[in-house]
Order: sequence, then C-alpha cells, then structure tokens
Amino acid sequence: MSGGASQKFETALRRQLATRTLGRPLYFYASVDSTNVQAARLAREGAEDGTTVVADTQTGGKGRLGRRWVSPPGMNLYLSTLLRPSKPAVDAPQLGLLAAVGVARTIAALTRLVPVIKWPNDVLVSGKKVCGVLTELQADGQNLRSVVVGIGVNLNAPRSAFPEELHNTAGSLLLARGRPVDRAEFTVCLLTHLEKLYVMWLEEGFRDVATAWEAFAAPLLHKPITISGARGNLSGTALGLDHDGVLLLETRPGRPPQRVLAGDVSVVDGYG
Ligand code: BT5
Repeated sequence: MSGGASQKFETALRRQLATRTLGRPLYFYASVDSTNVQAARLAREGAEDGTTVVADTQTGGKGRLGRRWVSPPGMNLYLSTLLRPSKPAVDAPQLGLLAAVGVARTIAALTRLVPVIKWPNDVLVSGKKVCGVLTELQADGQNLRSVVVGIGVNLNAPRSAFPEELHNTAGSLLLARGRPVDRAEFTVCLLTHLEKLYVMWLEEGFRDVATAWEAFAAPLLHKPITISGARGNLSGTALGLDHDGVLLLETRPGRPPQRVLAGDVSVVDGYG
C-alpha cells in the first residue's frame, strides 16, 4: 500500500516542481536510512547546490544530538537539501532557522493553522511539534564546503503513527486540521519558499530571515525558559535573535543578555 503512495508522491512531486535550483536534481527513495546521510554522501561526491533528497520513509531518521526522528511510510515528508553557500561556517545555523521559516510559511499558505517556531527550529501547531530541522555541515577551516538541511514534517500522521512516549508532544497537520494535506503540493510549496528565502539570505544576509523567524516565534518569546547545554542548564527569558542568529537570553533582568548557540543545546523546560 505504501509502495503505491510512495510512487504517487514521487510522480506528482516531479510533475509539479517549479523551482530553479532547490530540488534540482531531486533524488527520491521509497525507503532510505536517512535523507541527511544520503545528501551528505552526494555532497562528498560533488553534488551541486540545491540537490535534494526526499524519502517516503526513513529507517534511521536522525534528530539532533544523536536523537531519533520517527519516520513512518506513506504519510509525512522527509527531505534534505544540499546547499553550497559562499559563507563562513559560523553562519550555517542560520540555514536551520531559515528552514523553520520556510516550513512555517508553507503551513500558513496551505492551511488555516497557525504555525509557531520554537527555538531554534522546531515548528509547532496547537502546541505540538510537527516539524524538526537537522542542519549538518562540512567545512574547510572557517569556510563552508556544504550544508545539509534536513527537514521532517508530520503531514498526515495519525496518533497511532507515533510511539506512546511522543503522544503528548508530537502532532501532525492532519491531527490539527482533521483533513489530510497533499504531500506533493506541500513539498513543492516548501521548496519554493525555501528557494526564495535562500536567495534573499545569499544576497541580503540574515536580517529579513531573522525578522520572519521572530514573527513566527513571538508567542513563545519573553517567557521563562531553561536551556540545557554542554555546560549545564541555563534559565532566563528568550528575547529574540542576535544579528547572526544566536539566541539572546536574559538571565538577569537589567544585565546584558547572554548569547546562546543553537548547535549544542536543547530546551528542557518552559517555552511551550
Ligand atoms: C529534530 O531533532 O527535531 C530534527 C529532526 C530532523 C528530521 C529530518 S527528516 C529528514 C532529515 N533526515 C534525517 O535523518 N533527519 C532530518 P531534535 O530537536 O533532536 O528532536 C528529536 C526529538 O523529537 C526526539 O528525541 C523525539 O522526542 C521527538 N521526535 C522524534 N520523532 C518525531 C516526530 N516524527 N515528530 C515529532 N517529534 C518527534
């Protein structure tokens, strides 16, 4: 059954795709270990900027910090795009934030749902996580060689598709709106938004991406938050993004905020 759904998804996706660089070329797998692993392999083999991998299901879907991404077949989106921007390696996390904005814009464009970004790059709907982003980079010293931006979106997953321990935290667009989303339409719309955002980021820098990110994150900003990182827990109030995409966390009122990098931390308390 899922074989048919997978083939239908691939055919519709190839027919509808109208982007210039993102998704060109497009590699589609009915089943794969991880689209990020495949995109990284393609990067090592010299694949070009925009090369994109989509799968109907992943057997080893990856979250951040070695966590797992639940990837059932026939219902969701698992996508990784390989980018080769001429930018310093420290700018790479900005692409994760950019990806979250692209997903939030796509949800807003295709549904009446209200997407909210939870720092750094989860997208929530009705308080449940419907999307996660995993950004992995290869660098030559300080310069980026390639970045793989991996995006998982729970489109049509019913509750039973998630293991019990995720029932309180994970959601899908189907669960939030009561009707399915067309996977090909969603993917095409997402790649179109991502391409626009990426071109803007390349040409004009991070500022407008940051503004869009903060607008989607606004419901969760200025609230108490605890962040767990390599150096222990840090509590404070998330104020927004610094000019370079680093989170500004006010740990003591009246004192300058601390800068918190997205790469090595996770939110452990508060914040939605
Ligand atoms: C993320 O990690 O949220 C990044 C997920 C990226 C997945 C995409 S799919 C395409 C590409 N290929 C890959 O192999 N990965 C990328 P993190 O913030 O660490 O969140 C992981 C945590 O979210 C897990 O530990 C679970 O608690 C929860 N989780 C796992 N699967 C989920 C799902 N399908 N929906 C919602 N939550 C999930």
